Amino acid sequence: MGVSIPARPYEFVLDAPHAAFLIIDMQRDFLEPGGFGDALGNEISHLRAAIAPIGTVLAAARAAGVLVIHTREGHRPDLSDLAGAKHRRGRHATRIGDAGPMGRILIRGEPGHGIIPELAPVAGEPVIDKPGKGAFYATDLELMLRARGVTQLILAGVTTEVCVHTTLREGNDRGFECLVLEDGTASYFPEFHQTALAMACAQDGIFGWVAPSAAVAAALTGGTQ
Ligand code: C5J
Repeated sequence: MGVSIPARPYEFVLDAPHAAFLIIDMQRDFLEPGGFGDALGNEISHLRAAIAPIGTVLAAARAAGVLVIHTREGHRPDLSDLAGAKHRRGRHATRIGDAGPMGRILIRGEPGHGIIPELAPVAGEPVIDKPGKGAFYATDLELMLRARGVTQLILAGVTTEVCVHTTLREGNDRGFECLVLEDGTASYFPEFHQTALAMACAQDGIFGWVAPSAAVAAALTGGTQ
């Protein structure tokens, strides 16, 4: 039994008691004016477009009692969990751990590492701190999901082609049915966003499903769109 959601490549049957809403890295440094992403010259309005759709599904998930989990990409202040290859990559003068506009870049506890206030976690919602792009790598996410009997993941957040896609692939390989919110994910590069969504559901759902937030919110609140 479940609620059918119009999706690509075909309908997704939501089993709400066994679903979790996973919100990836909606952090101030990626999304806010004056944050690290902005300071690097990225167009943050592309990412900010995902805030309202995520908020709609978040409200519906909370009302339906669906498990909500937030993630943050970042590292320990002493950088002991930062792989050298990740630290060295890129040629920007500013790297992970350096001083940025909102504190040290991608360091836990710094203002820029926090989740934007519009989507702030509430009591009881786990927040997963992840050192990698994927939310399963070097975290207790899988243990948490299995312990609660979760079999379906609704994925949202930023960026579509990096942390969302890595988590989608990790989740798919672990046997979770994954649905990606098409308007609740975003990239600094709109063409990457579109391609990442197309890749997610290509070949009859090679990694999973893609659906609009309104359809998912409607299903969570008991109907279909
Ligand atoms: C995420 C990144 N969250 N693009 N990080 O996608 O480096």
